[in-house]
Amino acid sequence: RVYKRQMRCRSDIDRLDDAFIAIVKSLIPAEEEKAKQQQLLTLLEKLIIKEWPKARLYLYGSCANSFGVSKSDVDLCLVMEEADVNKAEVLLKLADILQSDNLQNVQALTRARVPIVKLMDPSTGISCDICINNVLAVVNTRLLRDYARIDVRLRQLAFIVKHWAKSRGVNETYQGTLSSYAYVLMCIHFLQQRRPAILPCLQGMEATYSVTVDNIGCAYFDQVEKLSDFRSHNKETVAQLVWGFFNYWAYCHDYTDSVISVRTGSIISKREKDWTRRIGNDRHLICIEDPFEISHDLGRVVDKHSIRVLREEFERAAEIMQYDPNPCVKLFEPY
Ligand code: 3AT
Ligand code: MG
Repeated sequence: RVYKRQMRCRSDIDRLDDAFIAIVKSLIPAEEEKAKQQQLLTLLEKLIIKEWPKARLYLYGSCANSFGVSKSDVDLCLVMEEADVNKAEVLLKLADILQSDNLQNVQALTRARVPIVKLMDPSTGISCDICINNVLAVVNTRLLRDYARIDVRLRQLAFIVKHWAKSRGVNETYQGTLSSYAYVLMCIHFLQQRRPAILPCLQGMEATYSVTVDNIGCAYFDQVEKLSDFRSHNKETVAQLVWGFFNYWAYCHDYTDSVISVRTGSIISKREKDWTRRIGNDRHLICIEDPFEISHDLGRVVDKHSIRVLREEFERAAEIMQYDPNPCVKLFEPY
């Protein structure tokens, strides 16, 4: 294996940049779509407040973290006053309310790992999942959004990586590959360890935002508009970063010993986390520490078979970025 290789020739990679930026632009949702999501949120809030006057509804996931492509489902979190409500009961009641208001395909999935109600709004065509009291997801959404505000290249890189993962069939947690959330954390980590760094470590800085959720302290520096200095040092283009990202996961990451940690802005060892062996179904074959729930490895869904698939896909992408005459087509070819 070639561990340190040269990027393909400079003029070649610069030419690619416009093509990547065009792909990103084509994926960004139109303002009109954002307005429709807002309209649905307002409708649902109205219905919910009638039944639970003190409850609040939050957008989370890709519609709120700025990494959402157009036509994404809307993720909503209903936050009830008491922390330990009977979620199944609330979801069934909620499903009832939504059904009688003509929302379609309403379904309460009370036994899922994250219990939700699913629905479709016939007037906008938008599908939506509502979960209960999943406040950590609302807070990690906010962290991702704040990272995206620091440097546009994070959003651009993450759009390309998510688009690649969906095209190649490696964005399916139920098949042992990674969630979109995990891919965005991989992008943030990659930009944190770039030299010069493209992103700082917000949790390593003086906290200006701090909440406690489920006994977990979530604190970080959120006044990112004050970080404008950060932008100037690294001038790499999106195409160079896409090349670097796949090269990193194909040939540079140490899968045996390393955990990527956005929380510390660096790599930590599996030993330190006690993630060196299989416990139950958690195999820790690729380790991605959740920034707040630090005992949580987002790579735990990956098994012996899917780690092979993933690594082969990283290598395929790295090879394409290195040698292919038309990487922007080849990279996203359906599997
Ligand atoms: P898509 O555009 O829908 O693919 P997304 O950003 O909505 O991407 P996911 O569907 O993977 O991402 O997850 C929705 C949100 O739920 C994102 C994150 O705030 C939260 N989340 C997802 N998986 C986890 C996890 N394993 N631990 C904690 N939070 C998670
Ligand atoms: Mg989503």
